[in-house]
Order: sequence, then structure tokens, then C-alpha cells
Amino acid sequence: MGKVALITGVTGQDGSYLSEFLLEKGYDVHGIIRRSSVDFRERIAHLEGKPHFHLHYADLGDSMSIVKVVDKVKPNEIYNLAAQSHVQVSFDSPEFTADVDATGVLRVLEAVRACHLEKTCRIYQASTSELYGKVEEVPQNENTPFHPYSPYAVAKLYGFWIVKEYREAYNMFCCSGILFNHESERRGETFVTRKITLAAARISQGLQDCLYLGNLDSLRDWGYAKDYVECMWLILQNDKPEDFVIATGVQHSVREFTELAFKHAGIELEFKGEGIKEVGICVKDNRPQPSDINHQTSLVGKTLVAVSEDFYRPTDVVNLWGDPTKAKAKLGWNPAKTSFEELVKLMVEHDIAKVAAEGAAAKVRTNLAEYLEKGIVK
Ligand code: NAP
Ligand code: F7E
Repeated sequence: MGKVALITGVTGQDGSYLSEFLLEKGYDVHGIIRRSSVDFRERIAHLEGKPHFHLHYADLGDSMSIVKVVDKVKPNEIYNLAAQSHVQVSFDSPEFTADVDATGVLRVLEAVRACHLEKTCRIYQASTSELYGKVEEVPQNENTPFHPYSPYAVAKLYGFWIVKEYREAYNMFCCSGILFNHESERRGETFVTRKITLAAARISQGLQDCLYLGNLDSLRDWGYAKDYVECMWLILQNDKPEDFVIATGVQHSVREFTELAFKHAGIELEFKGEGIKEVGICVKDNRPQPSDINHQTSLVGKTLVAVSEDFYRPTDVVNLWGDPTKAKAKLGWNPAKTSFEELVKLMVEHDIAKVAAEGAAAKVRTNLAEYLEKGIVK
């Protein structure tokens, strides 16, 4: 019999990659989904219907629903990835964020105890570099003090400590991966990297005029999500339950990410001005010029990136930089598998193709409407 894994947050960026990873390892993978008015679960649509992939309705805000799924599935491993994961949104919905990201973790741990699985079930908790918040040390490792700096981070801090508490109080194999930002072509579209790669793709195809961003000076240690889910699994295969920092050890600013993304889309930017007045102007237009897309006009001299206060946060975390030494030494994990440059490239290439395909589909619909109107197609 293969191992059984239960993933909360299976429809998210990490949940989808982790599902693929565990299925390849021969696991029976069970995921928790929430009812939604839109039934299409884009990131896992390709897995639905596979014999070892199963979905169950439950919600991290509903204890009984979690107990029922844990009791039914009897997992060997639980990956608790479900969260309200957007930092800026946590300022707008702090109570919901606390319920899911803090109390939700407790609900998962208690469900394991209620089902008497505490001796056989290992639990991974999706902790975050946001715990370091208003950073007290650079780079950050497992011993760096926490200083959470948003409702999201405060909620996740509870999750971190309750996992540690259950490990010590009940001898449970439960651990936190303190993951730094990890991105991909499946990243939610309102996180800064994906917002930038999609905008670069749209602007390069003449479908958007300008990208509005917040703090361009913010520094992040960005890795590739596909590499990071391997680490989640490695943490649960370790001899003893321990917490690990997972990061690349390389830091870049939002401005650098933007410059590189636009460069991959054929647009060279130069940033001028400061703070709210800073703009990114096109200084070289290297885009290919196929006749069927709408970008014959040169972008040189145009303002393609501008700053908007709408994307400033009441408190912002501005200097995250992880030290993955422990994960390298104890788990044998390779933090340099996908470089920053490769990550930006793969995201931009993906989004250029996506935007082009959507444009082509829209054109077909427009043509069809025109043909129907003219009676060419009946
Ligand atoms: P994501 O794409 O936003 O996915 C979040 C998942 O949680 C989705 O499947 C979502 O379901 C689910 N969810 C939200 N509220 C729920 C609830 N009440 N009950 C059940 N499921 C719920 O996040 P991600 O980037 O994959 O991140 C995975 C985890 O790692 C999160 O806990 C996040 O906080 C943490 N983390 C992420 C990063 C990063 O850089 N990506 C870094 C550190 C830590 P719906 O699809 O129904 O909304
Ligand atoms: O912001 C700045 C923003 O929203 C990164 C989550 O996965 O990683 C993620 O949280 C930085 C911040 O990610 C815009 O102020 C500038 O300083 O992409 P983000 P995040 O807040 O770091 C951590 C590790 C998690 O745990 C979270 O779940 O970029 N920024 N301009 C902007 N950010 C956004 N979203 N949009 C902007 O326009």
C-alpha cells in the first residue's frame, strides 16, 4: 500500500504542484476543496479524474468538516497549505485571515488528535518568511527573531507556535517550513511577480497601457514554487520533526523583477524619479513585429510603469532574504535549482503565450459574431 497524503489548499499554487509531486511518488492524494460558484479549478483540472487523486469538501473554518475528512482518509501525511495568503488583503479581512490562518491550523491538529492519528500522521504547516516582518537580522535563518508586520503574519505566527506546542506537548510529528516567496506560472495574479509578468505580456501585445505598482524598493528572496514543494515533502521524511527555512539565498527588488520581466517581453525600461513620482519609461523597443498583433507603434518614450498609492500597505515588509543552510545540510535540498533569471523568464514566456492565446480566442469570437451578423455563418 502506498502512502496517503491529505492536502489542504489543494487548489492553490503550491497545492497543485505538491499534488503532482506526490502522485509521481506513488501517493494516494486527497485534497480539501471549498464550494465555489465557479466549478472550474484551473490549477488542478488536469489531475481531476486520475485514480489516485481525490477531492473532498471541507473548510478550515469548519472543525467538523476537517475531522470528517481526516477520519475518512486516515492520512499518513497532512500538508496544511490552506490560507488567506494575500498580505494586503489581510488588512481588509483581518478576522477571516485569523480564523483560517491561525485557528485553522489548530483545527487541523485537533482533528488529527480526535481521530487518534497523532502517532501515525505527520503534519506539515505552511509557515512564512512574513514572520520576520520588520526584520531584526539579514539574512534570516531559523534562529532569527520574529517580528510579524501584518494581520497575515500575526495569524501565521500563531500557526507556527501552535505547531511547535503540539510537537512538544503531544509528541506529534508536526513541523513548519518557513518558506520565502515562491512564484510560478500558476501564481495568483494579484501577487507582485505575476502582476508584473502578465502586464509585461499584455503591454508587449498592445493590450495594456501602463502597469501600476506600489513599493518598488521592496526586497524579496524569490524562488520557484515547483522546487519548494519538494522541500515540504523532505521536511516530513526527516528523522525528527524540525522547522526549516526554505529560500534561495539571493535577494532582488520589485524594480529589478520588473526590469527583467519587461526585458524578456522585448521592452527595455529606465526608471526615473522617486517614491510616488517614480516611473518606468521605455528606452528600447525590441519586440518582434508579427503582422497579426497590434504593436506596430513603437513604445519608446512611453511611461509603461508608474507608482500608485493604492498598492502601498499600512506596514510593509521590505527586506526579506533567507539563509537556506540548514535545509541544504540536513535535507540535501538544492536552493539553486532554478535561478531568479530562469524564474522570471519562464513566467514571462508563459504569460506571453497565455495572453496571445486569449487574444486569438477573442478574435475568433469577434469574427464569428461578425459572420453571424452578416449571415455568413448560420
Ligand atoms: P494560494 O495560491 O493563495 O492558495 C491558498 C489555498 O488555500 C487555496 O487552495 C484556497 O482555496 C485555500 N483556502 C483558503 N481559505 C480556505 C479555507 N477557509 N478552507 C479551505 N481552504 C482554503 O497560496 P499558495 O501560494 O499556494 O501558498 C500555500 C500556503 O503557503 C499558504 O498557506 C500561504 O500562506 C503559504 N506561503 C506561501 C508562500 C508563497 O510565496 N507562495 C510563502 C510562504 C508561505 P480556494 O482556491 O478555494 O481559494
Ligand atoms: O508582495 C510589494 C509589496 O504580494 C511582495 C504571499 O505568498 O509571500 C507573499 O506575500 C512585495 C511587497 O507578496 C505591489 O508591498 C509593490 O513588499 O507579491 P506580494 P508578499 O506580500 O511578500 C509571503 C512569503 C507569503 O507568505 C504570502 O502568503 O511587493 N509590491 N507593488 C506589491 N505587491 C503587490 N501584491 N502588488 C503590487 O502592485
